Amino acid sequence: MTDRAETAGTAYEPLTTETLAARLGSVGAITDKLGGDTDHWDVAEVGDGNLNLVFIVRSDRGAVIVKQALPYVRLVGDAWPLPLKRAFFEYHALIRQAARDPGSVPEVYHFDEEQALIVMEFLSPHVILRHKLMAGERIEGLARRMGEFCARTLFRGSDLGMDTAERKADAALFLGNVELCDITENLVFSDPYFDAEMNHHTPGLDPLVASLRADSDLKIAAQELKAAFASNAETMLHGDLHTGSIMVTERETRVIDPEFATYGPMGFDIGMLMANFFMAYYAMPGHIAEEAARREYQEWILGVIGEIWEVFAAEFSRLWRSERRGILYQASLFEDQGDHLGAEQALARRLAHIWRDTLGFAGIEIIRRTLSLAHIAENDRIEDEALRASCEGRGLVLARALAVGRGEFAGMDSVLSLARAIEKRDWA
Ligand code: SR1
Ligand code: MG
Repeated sequence: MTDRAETAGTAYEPLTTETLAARLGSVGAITDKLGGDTDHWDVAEVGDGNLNLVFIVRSDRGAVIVKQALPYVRLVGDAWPLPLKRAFFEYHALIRQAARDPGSVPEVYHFDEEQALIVMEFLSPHVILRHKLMAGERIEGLARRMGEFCARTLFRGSDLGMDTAERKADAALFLGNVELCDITENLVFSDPYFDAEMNHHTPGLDPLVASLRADSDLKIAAQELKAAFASNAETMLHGDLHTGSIMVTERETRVIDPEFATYGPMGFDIGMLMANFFMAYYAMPGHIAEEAARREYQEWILGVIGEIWEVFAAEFSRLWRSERRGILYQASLFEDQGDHLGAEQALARRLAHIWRDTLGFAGIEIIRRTLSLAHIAENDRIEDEALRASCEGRGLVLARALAVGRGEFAGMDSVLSLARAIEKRDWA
């Protein structure tokens, strides 16, 4: 990997399929992968996310991904300017995630801060997880890898794993990701609860939306969770860990797109991830028509949710016992005094805290993906509006219960039982 800036020194300019080869043809980190015969590079723009340009560049020697930030939100257009420096945060997050959970993210080959571009490994034949979920396909090892990824990145980026100087430097760096935090603070935690300009929802949900907006307990829960997101700089988060930020094959799972990385509470990433599986679970009537097959696949999704938490807790516990060398819960206070029970009690309390936050953030994420600006393909692709409303309505009912009741769920079994019970009724 290199962050040599061979392309730097020229003012920022968005790449196009026509200009990319000429502009990047002298970058050693790219020609190492593709060769220098730029006349034979094949360039395609494939970005389908909300923010950036994404190119696949192929030659007969190989392929790379070139991701470049645009100075505005792609989903909305240049009426919503957005700083280019999000590429800087994505680059710094990617190299930390690669160190903390090797093999979990694409390898970075080149970073150019001025051009806001990252050249990275082309994952192939990986596809975005959402598409696999909509096709009803199972991914071997998905839950295990995501549970490990969350535990390793969240533990190792925190005061549990880092010394004070390194931890404070990283917190200061990532807390500079102001504009993307601002997006999350508004879109996720506030916009769904009033008539915000960019909100939209399926018309059949009107009565449910009105009741959620009048629900003081829910609005208070959303603001308490927003306070945790904004103020509890506990660890380096991916910051946008949904099923569109995961690429998979039948057997391999990789995490992409950490441009929303910031320091925040551990439960945020896990909660957002679980929420996206719950939404996929409820969206299945729009994707798998045959009932027995649908039920089986829905149970597989619930199994994934359960296993993510189980693996997360086990891996977090392993790291607690073997790598707790940061500034918190020092061994000198516990194990070194023979107080192993105290260390285990402290671990149980940390996990209980993360569990409660996780459920709360899961609820909040479901609500925002249904009522705010950026929805999910699993629901958007259901053309029958009444069916879409009933899928989304079930998600909203679960979401409210998780957010408001986040302190009352004893374990995953009770969460999954509630999800199943809600699935049996039409709430729209
Ligand atoms: C304006 S950006 C909307 C959403 O897209 C990203 O993927 C994040 O989830 C953000 O909230
Ligand atoms: Mg993204």
